[in-house]
Amino acid sequence: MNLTGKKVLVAGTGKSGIAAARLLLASGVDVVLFDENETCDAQKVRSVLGEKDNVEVVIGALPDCVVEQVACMVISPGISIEAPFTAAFRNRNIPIWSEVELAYRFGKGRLCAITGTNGKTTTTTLVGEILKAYYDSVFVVGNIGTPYTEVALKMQEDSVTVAEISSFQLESIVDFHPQVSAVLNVTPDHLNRHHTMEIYADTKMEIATNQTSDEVCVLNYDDGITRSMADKIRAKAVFFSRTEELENGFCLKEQSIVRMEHGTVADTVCQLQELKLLGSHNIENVMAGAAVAYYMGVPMEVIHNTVTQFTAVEHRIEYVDTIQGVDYYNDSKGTNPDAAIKGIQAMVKPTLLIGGGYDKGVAFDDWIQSFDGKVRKLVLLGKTAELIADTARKYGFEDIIFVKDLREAVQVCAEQSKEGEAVLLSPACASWDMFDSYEQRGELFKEYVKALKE
Ligand code: UMA
Repeated sequence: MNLTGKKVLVAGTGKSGIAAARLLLASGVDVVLFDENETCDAQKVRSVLGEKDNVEVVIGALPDCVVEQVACMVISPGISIEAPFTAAFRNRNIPIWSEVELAYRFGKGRLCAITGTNGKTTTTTLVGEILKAYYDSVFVVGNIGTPYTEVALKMQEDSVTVAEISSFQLESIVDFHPQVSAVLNVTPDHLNRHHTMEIYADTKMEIATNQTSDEVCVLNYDDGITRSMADKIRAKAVFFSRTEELENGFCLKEQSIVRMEHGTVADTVCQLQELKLLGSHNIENVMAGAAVAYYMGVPMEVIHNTVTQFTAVEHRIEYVDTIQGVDYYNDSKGTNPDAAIKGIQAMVKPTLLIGGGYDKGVAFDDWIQSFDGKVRKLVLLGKTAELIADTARKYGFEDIIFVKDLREAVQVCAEQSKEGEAVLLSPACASWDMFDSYEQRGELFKEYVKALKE
């Protein structure tokens, strides 16, 4: 559909809506930017878009007359396709495109796209790094934070894009067509929006819906839902597995990640001990990332060099430094007990754990029970410090130090740790009692750790 000279409704004035509107305006398309949230400031939105004549901003209820004027609707991921205002568009057969669909139609070059419940951001970041090590023009877009529409007009025929794609974004795709796709895993999430696991899994599978039989979809063999997708898609399924040796695909063999072909090792991606990323979930992310990059044409040597240098997404079990034989890790993103349990599981050395923060009213029992003899000292700060200490004592863990702030926590850990140990900031709590965000908490932690060297 050629949109030039037509009018398009963009729903949502968040990152996606603003980027989509900018793309359309730059392409000679008139825009109605709409947000249901009455508290949105129309003037602010207009000024963000540069006060153009061919843009109208509608806040609150959408008048019927607007529906009659537009050729299509571009919907932000945070808005469900079941939102009541969308019915008028469906009734008139006006196409509803997700923001990534719009971007895909304007973008150029080759595309790989990654979805899944967990691990999307790490895998997308890793694939982006591998692609950048081999190709000149690489874009990393989507749910990861940079809307695809923000950069689509900058792409050239030789560009290569890796997109992190959420189930929300897949709800209304039409022609969206990656050459290589990946579904990392499907576990219960966002069921308030998708209603059932079946619908949620089917929405994830949409990532491969336009792929042809000579294209590749990378799937997790260890996850029953993604494994069964192999029989439902047209693309060639390439499996990865952390638990089984595969005839074909990416798996473990003798402590190495390998690519198998007809039961023999065709390539070695890396040895496990070469990885700086920690945790079994990250072995899966590396396998999937290596598979995507391999089918995007990157030589295995380049993949090897990048995966062995890759040090995790910022604030997620992120390796910071080794000082006097002690490894420091920043897992400030461990903002709830479940996330923080993954941080502890990833540790292989005796660990001094920094925890505590804003009180969300959750229990810490599971987190304390996951210590499993690995945590040698618990260094506590913030609002939840006393509650965590009480819970720890209930399970017989007594080695607790209270500190007034994060700087003191790092100093205490430096004094109390021994060569061969690790220090992990993984608070199991949000940061808002002492910091603006988990990012700020993680940045300060890294700053204090680096200062130990001075
Ligand atoms: N709005 C309505 N009606 C509704 C719901 C929302 O009008 O029924 C309006 C809101 O008033 C608001 C706007 O829509 O002004 C917000 O749009 P949005 O929620 O789509 O937010 P964006 O800023 O565009 O961010 C989106 C993604 N957000 C969601 O999917 C909820 C970001 O993913 C993504 O990084 C960004 O696009 C760029 O592609 C965030 C996320 O939480 C990180 N994703 C979920 C996840 O990872 O689990 C899926």
